Amino acid sequence: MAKKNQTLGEFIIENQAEFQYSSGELSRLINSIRLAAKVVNHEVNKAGLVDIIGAFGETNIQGEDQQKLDVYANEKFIQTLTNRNIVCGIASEENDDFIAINSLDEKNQNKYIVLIDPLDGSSNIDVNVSVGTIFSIYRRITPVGTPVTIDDFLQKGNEQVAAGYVVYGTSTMLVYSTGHGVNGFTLNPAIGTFYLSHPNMEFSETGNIYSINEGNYAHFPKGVKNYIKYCQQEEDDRPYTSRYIGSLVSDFHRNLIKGGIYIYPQTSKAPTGKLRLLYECNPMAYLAEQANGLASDGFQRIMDIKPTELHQRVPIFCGSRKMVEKAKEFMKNS
Ligand code: AHM
Ligand code: MG
Repeated sequence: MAKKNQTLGEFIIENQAEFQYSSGELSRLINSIRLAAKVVNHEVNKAGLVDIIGAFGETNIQGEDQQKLDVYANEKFIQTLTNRNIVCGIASEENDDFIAINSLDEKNQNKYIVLIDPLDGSSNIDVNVSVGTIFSIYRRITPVGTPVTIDDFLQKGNEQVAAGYVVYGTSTMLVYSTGHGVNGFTLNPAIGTFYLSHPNMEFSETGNIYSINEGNYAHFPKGVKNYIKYCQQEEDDRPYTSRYIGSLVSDFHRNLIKGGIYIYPQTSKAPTGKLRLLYECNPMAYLAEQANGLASDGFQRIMDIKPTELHQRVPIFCGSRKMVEKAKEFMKNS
């Protein structure tokens, strides 16, 4: 039972029995994410003060400039999860390949793997716009005690056991689900404690916000163009409001609270979209469904897609149930 003002630590302990496998391992894992989030939050908040912003001079596998804070956040999450001997494998947007963790014991008995986008929307940092961390957790499918393989990471989203994000915004929040609804915790920076501030978060059935980078309009498929026209028509509860931060976590978070749809479709320039299936779309899809919303690639459920590559991209239509269904209708009929 979610109680307002409970600390995240208390909440994790109290709800441990709800986990499908309640050995305490998943609780320890969420606890480590909480710790890493606080460390990264501290650094992100200082970004405007110290000379830490700017390209690091390296390019990641996606061909994008890495910012210093991307590198920092990546290191902190990996270090925290590795040092605490909690997972058997990690994959990150910032690393070409997955990392197999050897435990301090001879054989790694840990069962969980984590996929993360350590600092999503990092191109927004130098203009003081919110960024986030996204995480997705699975149980390994290869035998415990052996090194993890790519198959452990290429599981369908519907196999996730937990997922969540941290939004480093006007306040810092950790929002996550272990399959029993979605709860949001706000950090009190004075004492470094997350408090349950948003119990049982849910998308409203429909909303009035659509979030899409309309600058790409010319490159959108017909179905998306038609859906945008529909959003802008004066009829019933329309026109809807257009809101696009360009930071997935923040756009999703706003729509979750206010009701809306987020779309990053395929374009003629990026035929499979921009966002990555494993550590951006799947965790958001898991949260959306846990929050009574939907997530689709325009035709099928995101979490039913069988991944073939670690850094695979997919189109995403995600948010309030009726809005996603309507957008799918336009995709189908175009
Ligand atoms: P990143 O992982 O390189 O930061 O890119 C992901 C971000 C999302 O947060 C955001 O929704 C999207 O890219 C914005 O892309 P665009 O600038 O093309 O609209
Ligand atoms: Mg990202």
